[in-house]
Amino acid sequence: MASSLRSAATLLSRTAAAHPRLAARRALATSAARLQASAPEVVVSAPLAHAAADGPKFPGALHSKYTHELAFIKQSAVLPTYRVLDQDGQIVDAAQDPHVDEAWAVKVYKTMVTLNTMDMILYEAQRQGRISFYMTNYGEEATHMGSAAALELDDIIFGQYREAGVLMYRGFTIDEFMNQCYSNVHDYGKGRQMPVHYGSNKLNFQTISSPLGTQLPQAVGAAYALKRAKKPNVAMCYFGEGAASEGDFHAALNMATTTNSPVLFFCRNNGFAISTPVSDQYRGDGIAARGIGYGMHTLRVDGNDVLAVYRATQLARKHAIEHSEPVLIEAMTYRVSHHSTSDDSSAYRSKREVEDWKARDNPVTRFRKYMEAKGWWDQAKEDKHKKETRKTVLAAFAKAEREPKPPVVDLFTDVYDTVPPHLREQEKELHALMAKYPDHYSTAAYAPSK
Ligand SMILES: Cc1ncc(C[n+]2csc(CCOP(=O)(O)OP(=O)(O)O)c2C)c(N)n1
Ligand SMILES: [Mg+2]
Repeated sequence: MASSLRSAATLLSRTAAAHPRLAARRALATSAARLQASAPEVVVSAPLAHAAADGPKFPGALHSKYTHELAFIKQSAVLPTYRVLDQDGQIVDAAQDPHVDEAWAVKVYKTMVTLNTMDMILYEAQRQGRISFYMTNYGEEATHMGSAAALELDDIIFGQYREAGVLMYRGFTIDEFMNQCYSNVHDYGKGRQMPVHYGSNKLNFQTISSPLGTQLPQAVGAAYALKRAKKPNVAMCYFGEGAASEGDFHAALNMATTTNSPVLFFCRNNGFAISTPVSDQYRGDGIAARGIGYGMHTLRVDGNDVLAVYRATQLARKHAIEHSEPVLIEAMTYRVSHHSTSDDSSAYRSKREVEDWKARDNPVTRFRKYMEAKGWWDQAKEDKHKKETRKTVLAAFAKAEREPKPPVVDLFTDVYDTVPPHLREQEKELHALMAKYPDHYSTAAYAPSK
């Protein structure tokens, strides 16, 4: 009996030695026993070494200290909003001046104006029934340009849908925007998506998908892959404050911190999720407080100040890469536009409120004032750029409208490597239906199937 027990013990210790997890568990038990014997001046295991000296040392909250006060804590200090420019386009604190040069500023400003022009024309195109849907970006131009300017082309972008300016800044052409919105034969998505669901392999911009929040865990996965490949890049993940109510948001933030993934979570807090104002969306201190809750480096920035957004994103990117950690940026702004062409915001907010915002704090005007003070911009340049941009957008618009739609057969391809029998069957049925009712299913506007 004794010898069989001995041999079992030998076997166990051999197994433990061979099995690192068992060995680690044994080591932990030994150090716990040591801790009990000689507390409080014990040599503690690695994570405990960082624990609060006078704290209870529970592994679930290592830094907590004892208190004899029984009290709830609802909120710590409200996070401040970082800004560089005031409403008149003046640098508030010279130490915060990013010292951008004229070429940088002109590119940023011109892209803002081009975005406004494209929005105006495509919004009208939808009203005239020429495209099926559209979403404008008015009021959020600085969040797009400031963040895009701080990124590199090898950074992977995951957008929500209201970030057309980011794509434009990276070099997506007006033709490419138009082809997508017109779902024509040149659209990279082959006409299978609603307008504004852009994507670009070349520009490292993942294709937009409608279900809110899905891009957040995907971005963490991409960032984790970047880290494993030892690439000095980040995954940049844009989302609205409304999307932060999705479960995917929470899963993504926790996954990002625990895997130390270099992802930037960039929240555009524009005050609304369609008709739901932020006052009905949450009770905490915006979205930023949630980053802190997940133990993440977090900052809040004035999203209408392009220089502040630029500096904040630069800092976040640097931190994420150097420390291999996620960062959350909450950019505060205001959605001047209706949510989309399917929305009339006057049903849930006053027109006056919108007009007040436009007059009081327009990100484009604010940056223009800064540029004018530098002598980099004036009315003549403004008129010339607006005229040229309008011409370019209208020409691209007319061209895209004339192009054929993608071939009907494209409806059935690209999901599977080889089209499976049930889809072949559906394709046959569709062709039969189209042949039977040619007046209802005209393919005149479609490119022929190859
Ligand atoms: C999972 C899911 N639920 C609901 C919707 C419908 N929906 C589309 S946009 C939107 C509001 C999102 O608001 P926010 O994230 O703040 O972005 P914003 O439109 O303000 O830029 C909603 C509810 C959706 N697309 N997906
Ligand atoms: Mg919103």
